[in-house]
Amino acid sequence: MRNAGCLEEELFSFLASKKDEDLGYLKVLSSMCTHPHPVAVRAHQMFIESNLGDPGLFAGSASLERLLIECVGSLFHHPEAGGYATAGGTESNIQALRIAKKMVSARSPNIVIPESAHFSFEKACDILSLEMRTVPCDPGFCMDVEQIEDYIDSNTVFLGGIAGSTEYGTVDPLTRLSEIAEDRDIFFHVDAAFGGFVLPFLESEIPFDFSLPGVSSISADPHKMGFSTIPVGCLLVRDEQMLRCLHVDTPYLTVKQAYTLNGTRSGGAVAGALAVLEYFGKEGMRAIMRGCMENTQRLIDGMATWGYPAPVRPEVNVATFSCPAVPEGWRVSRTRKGYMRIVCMPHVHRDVIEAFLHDIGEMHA
Ligand code: 0PR
Repeated sequence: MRNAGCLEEELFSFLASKKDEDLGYLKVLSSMCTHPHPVAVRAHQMFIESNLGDPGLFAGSASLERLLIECVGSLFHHPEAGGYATAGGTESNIQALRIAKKMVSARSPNIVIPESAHFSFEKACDILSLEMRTVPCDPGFCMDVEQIEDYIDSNTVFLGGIAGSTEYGTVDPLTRLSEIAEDRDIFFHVDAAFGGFVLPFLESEIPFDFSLPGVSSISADPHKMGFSTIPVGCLLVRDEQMLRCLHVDTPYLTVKQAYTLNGTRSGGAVAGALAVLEYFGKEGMRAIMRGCMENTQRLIDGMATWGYPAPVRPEVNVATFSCPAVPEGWRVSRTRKGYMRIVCMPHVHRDVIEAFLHDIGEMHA
């Protein structure tokens, strides 16, 4: 740290030079985040100093958090769902696992998730000393339920399914998993970190939420397809009581107990997340998702024309291709199996898709 401070202008010119080094989503086809909507930015700025870690000091922000959970709960067919705003999918998954672990006493607890699950589960299992059992996927990159009985036993405390997988945009056979969870009385979590703000707005109705009776909890991230500022995720639980098993005493706060994992939490990001949902309404969100899905389809068709087929038809706006090379200047990512992976986020407009397809075509020239 410098001894004497510096001029504000000097400082901001330094920051601007660093900002220029960021890619800023231009030609970025690999991210699950996007430009926050101006409405989210405005709402975030309004609540910039708000700390939900001490909610009694920020009663208005705390009520916005409750409204956010109520809004997402009703979107997920359960307006009475409990929940809170996390820092994103990783925290939501960790917390769901903590609840599941505390709800049953197992000598050596294990969890059963698809091999396609996000790496946050690996972190969570390490922290919580849980044995992670991954069920192989079928050729459609979804959990192969036929094999699940080989993985579940009396020490299984958690079953996880994905609604919008990180790598392939697929949805696990959640109706079947919900039945299995009910039959075996196992906590069932749906990781809809990405798909949670896509699937409810699509024409094809894919059940993924509390409409499935076996679903215990769901994670869904406004900072992915909800246009909010970073960081904000939502963890929803079927019964608010489930969160209480995470309570710790917080004697010197304005609330005497807390179940969140993080202490200090951004009220700004929560205000932003709710503001976007209110601003667009279901109709606005449907229109946006329709556009993202049309762009995804256009990309899949265009890539097929150039001889790069998609290994699977995604349910959400994540497309993958057998395509080893990448045209210069574009950021794509690779799945663990080596497929090119492109997330058709809202910043990936139709002209971006056309420009990418053009550059793919040029590689043949
Ligand atoms: N669950 C699923 C299904 C996810 O896709 C992700 C993140 C998580 C949980 C964890 O969420 P948080 O990152 O909010 O904790 N999926 C992307 C990934 O890690 C996130 C991402 C976002 C990656 C932007 C890159 C990027 O530029 O692959």
